[in-house]
Amino acid sequence: MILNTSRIALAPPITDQANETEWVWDIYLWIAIAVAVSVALFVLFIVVRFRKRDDDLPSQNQYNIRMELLYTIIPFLVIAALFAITVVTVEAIVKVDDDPDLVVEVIASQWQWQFDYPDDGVRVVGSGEDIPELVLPSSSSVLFRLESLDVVHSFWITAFRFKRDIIPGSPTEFSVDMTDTTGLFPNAGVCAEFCGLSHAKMRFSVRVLEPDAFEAWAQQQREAGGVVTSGTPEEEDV
Ligand SMILES: [Cu+2]
Repeated sequence: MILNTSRIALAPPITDQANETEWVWDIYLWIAIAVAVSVALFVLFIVVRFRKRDDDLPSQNQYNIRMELLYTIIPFLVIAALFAITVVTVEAIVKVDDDPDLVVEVIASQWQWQFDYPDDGVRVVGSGEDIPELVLPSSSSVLFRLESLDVVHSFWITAFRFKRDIIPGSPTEFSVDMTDTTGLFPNAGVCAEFCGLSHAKMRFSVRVLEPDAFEAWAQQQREAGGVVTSGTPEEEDV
């Protein structure tokens, strides 16, 4: 990543897919910089080289085939390359893993998130004061199944560099491969689709644990009744 994303309040990428997205972002940024610099230098060169020196008219050429071919073919090649990179990466990112290590069912409603872990018998839901905490194992593949109970919401985890709209009546799913990064990412999850008055409160934190610690957490929650309502206090700023 060229820009230090932590400086613009973005959680670091925590999935392979997020790293791929950042890779594409970097390529676009570098090509944009290269185009901007070469256009600026070229304009500067023209301005200096062909500045008015006397009262004679400059040579009057109607066209320059070689030049015109060049400034048609080069942008076409750049755009074709960007298009190919984008298509290949998007295909890889939206590919659903049929045999994930963990399934998380996400239920969005006005104005709360609920995360069900069907294989572990655990449910996480936010309370009035605390936003929910989505707990995930590092170095694992996770399949998210998303559903909305009322209006259109959008599930966005900044550390995934990915968001997915959740349209009522149209359940959707996506997969991620978690990297080995662990830690608590406060407010890393938000609803990215205006969904009513308290839309801004539809946030959640993401906590990534080592796989063993995740298993221990899931077992502990299951033994305690299986419903987790406490999470990250809204004010907590880590
Ligand atoms: Cu929402």
